[in-house]
Amino acid sequence: GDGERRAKAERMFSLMDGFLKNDPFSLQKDILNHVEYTVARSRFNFDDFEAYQALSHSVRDRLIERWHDTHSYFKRTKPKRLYFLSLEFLMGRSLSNSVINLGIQDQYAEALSQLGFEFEVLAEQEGDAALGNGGLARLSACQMDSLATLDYPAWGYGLRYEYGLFRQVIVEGFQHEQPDYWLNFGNPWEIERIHVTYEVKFYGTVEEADLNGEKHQVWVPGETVEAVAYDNPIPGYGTRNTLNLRLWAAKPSNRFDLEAYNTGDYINSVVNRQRAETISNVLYPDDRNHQGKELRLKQQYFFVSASLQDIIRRFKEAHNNFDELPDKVALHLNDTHPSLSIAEIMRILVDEEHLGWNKAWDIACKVFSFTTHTVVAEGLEKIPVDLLGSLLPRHLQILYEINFNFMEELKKKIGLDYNRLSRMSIVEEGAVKNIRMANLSIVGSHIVNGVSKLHLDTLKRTTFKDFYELWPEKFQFKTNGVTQRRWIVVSNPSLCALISKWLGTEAWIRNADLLTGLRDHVDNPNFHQEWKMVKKVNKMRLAEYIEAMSGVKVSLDAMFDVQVKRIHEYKRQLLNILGIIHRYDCLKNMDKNDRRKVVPRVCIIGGKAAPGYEIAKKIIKLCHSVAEKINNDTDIGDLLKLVFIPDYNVSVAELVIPGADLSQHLSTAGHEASGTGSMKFLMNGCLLLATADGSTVEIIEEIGSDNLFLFGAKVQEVAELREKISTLKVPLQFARVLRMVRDGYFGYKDYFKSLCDTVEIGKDFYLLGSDFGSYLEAQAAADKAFVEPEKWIKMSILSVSGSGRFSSDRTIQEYAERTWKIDPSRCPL
Ligand code: NBX
Repeated sequence: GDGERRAKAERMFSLMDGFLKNDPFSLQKDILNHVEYTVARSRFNFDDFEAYQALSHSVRDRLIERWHDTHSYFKRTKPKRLYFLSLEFLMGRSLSNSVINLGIQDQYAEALSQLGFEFEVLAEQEGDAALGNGGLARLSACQMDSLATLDYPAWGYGLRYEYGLFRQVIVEGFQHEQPDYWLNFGNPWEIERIHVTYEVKFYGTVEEADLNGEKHQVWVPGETVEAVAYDNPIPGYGTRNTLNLRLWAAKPSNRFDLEAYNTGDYINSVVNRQRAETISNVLYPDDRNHQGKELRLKQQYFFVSASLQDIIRRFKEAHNNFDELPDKVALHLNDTHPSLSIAEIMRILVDEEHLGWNKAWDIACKVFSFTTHTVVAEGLEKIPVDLLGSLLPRHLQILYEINFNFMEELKKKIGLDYNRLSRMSIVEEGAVKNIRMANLSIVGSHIVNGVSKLHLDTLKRTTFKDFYELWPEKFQFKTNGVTQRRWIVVSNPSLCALISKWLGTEAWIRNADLLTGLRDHVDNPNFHQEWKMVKKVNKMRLAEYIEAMSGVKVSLDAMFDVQVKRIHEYKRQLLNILGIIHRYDCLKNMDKNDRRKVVPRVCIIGGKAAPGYEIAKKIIKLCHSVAEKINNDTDIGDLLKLVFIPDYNVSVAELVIPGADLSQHLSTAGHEASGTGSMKFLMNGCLLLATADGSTVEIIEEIGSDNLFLFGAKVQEVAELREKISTLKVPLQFARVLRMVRDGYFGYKDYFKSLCDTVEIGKDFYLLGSDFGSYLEAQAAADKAFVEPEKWIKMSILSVSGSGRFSSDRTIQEYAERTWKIDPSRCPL
């Protein structure tokens, strides 16, 4: 009975000595225990890495405790849950973030220092979890942190790639890719659930069967692999709630054994089994042109199938009627990558649970919501029908049926407008037939989200115009945000302390709107002095890193000017480099007296190019060639330096962003859906030099246009400029710097030719030439502001004060209230 269970529980609890204790002495005991029994080293002799391992295991224990409590609380109270489906999560390191969110960083620091270790040094031992490409993937990570902190009953689902995003190695200025075999040194943050497994099926045929006199489609699959769950606890800040990020790994299914036995070809069948594991082996680097690769489609379905089986099993444990599904479950599609979920849930409900099609469809549409991170139609994901039909024959049937019904409904509404019908169809006709994953996601979701106001406006006018006119009420925007826990508290401890001191509270760590309180001190000279010191400390840290990575010594008096993000033509790193060449050229032509008035600059560029993206790789090489010339010019000295930071990733970002004075966000207006890097720089008191694109428009609303350096054509103007692209006037300076590259001033003349061609008059799609004049003016304005330190610091303070709206806490709260309809559910202490 109940009493018996309670007595047993109490005995267990006392046997375990209650909850884990967090005083420094208990932490030391736990760390040493892990040194001896988990790491299996002597507690009298262990190095920094082993100390890091033991330390993380002691943190892991504390996470697991809270994880258990949170999940039994959710199980008991049965709130509506959100399942966040994403093929990418860029978590970075976990140690500092976890310890801070658990609220025991001081205790750990003390415990370690008594053992002769320094927390920060051990934290450096951890490698990044880089299971994603860029903005989209880091956004998922920030949003998980906010979901946990705001007590929402949510789960994340993803893939446990064995190889994360490639490591970028620079050899003679060229990018080379190396595999990121990140699990090599173990991963203390995951919990392997050997018993949480599901079978995932592929290939085969569809047959018709008779069930109680009714015809049914039955999928007879040809291949089975197993999905194993790996759970990654996500602690919230200032709450006991600890969510789960469940990542799936592929392993061979035991079903194959029988086949091996039957065919007698034992060795080959073992080799074949092993192939199953390749499904979750490697993350696809984003090149934004979808090539219809079978392995990629397999990954997507593997992920979708395992996640939905898990979700439906959990739902059925607590509920017995699928009508309740939309009240208990919200499924969120992070871009179109998991959008096969829509076909899969129909297959489960219709083929396996035997619901009628219409009822199943009604449930599906209520359950799904969708966020797109793309602007232009060419960036949207398509899957060749042939490929899909062979890998997932039943799903192709279902997709055709969904599309047929949609087309019928559409005809009733808009008549026989065949052009529009064919544009909106889920199936793209043509030489190669494709499934349009975005159309599927829009049709199957009740809400479609853009990632900034401007992004949604653009989608409504262009890419999704037809759908917007059909279902205006479906379309919303949720401006992206980033978590101040990682992007201030973890990465910029000095700024964190300063903010808390002047606000008189740490409450801003859970409520970023409070940062506006800093405005009260914006003219206080003492505050300015401390603010300046914080930036100095962070610049020193960054300067040391630069010297270690590239051998270049940089002056702390120079303006640290940073552009770090994936390399893309639309992000216009080339504009930055051409601007730097222009600056160099001006310096060379200046007399000694004038040079004294020049603001010294350290230009820092970092980012990875997709392995197959030739133009992006040439931009990286150009950056190195220009850097070589400038940095070795003794005539220039500290007035101008250019450094490329290799292998830009989350932990490099944590070092670079706090040390930046100026950061550049140069996308041609209308091309960056949102941009999230800018928000991290803003939170760290770094001024922005940017186009009016994506979320920058909203940043301006918060901090005012005189607190950043804005330049370039506006969205409305971009279309017009492109109309007259062959006659566009470009400034003389632009032609001049481009000529320098063409003429081989930086070497590699032939290699850079095709790069120069992309911005030649008439072909300059991203409008570097026509924005160049305005870009140089904005740069000049930045220089002018930098020599008035009081003004600069004030702008910096106002940037941080206005950054509250760009906390992912705000984004997540909007999603929860307007899209997912979920409520906070706080696990009691
Ligand atoms: O998503 C990015 C957008 O470009 C940013 O403007 C936006 O701020 C960010 C978060 O909403 N998109 C992005 O990062 N996409 C990918 O990384 C990507 C990955 C795989 C793929 C296509 C795109 N197949």
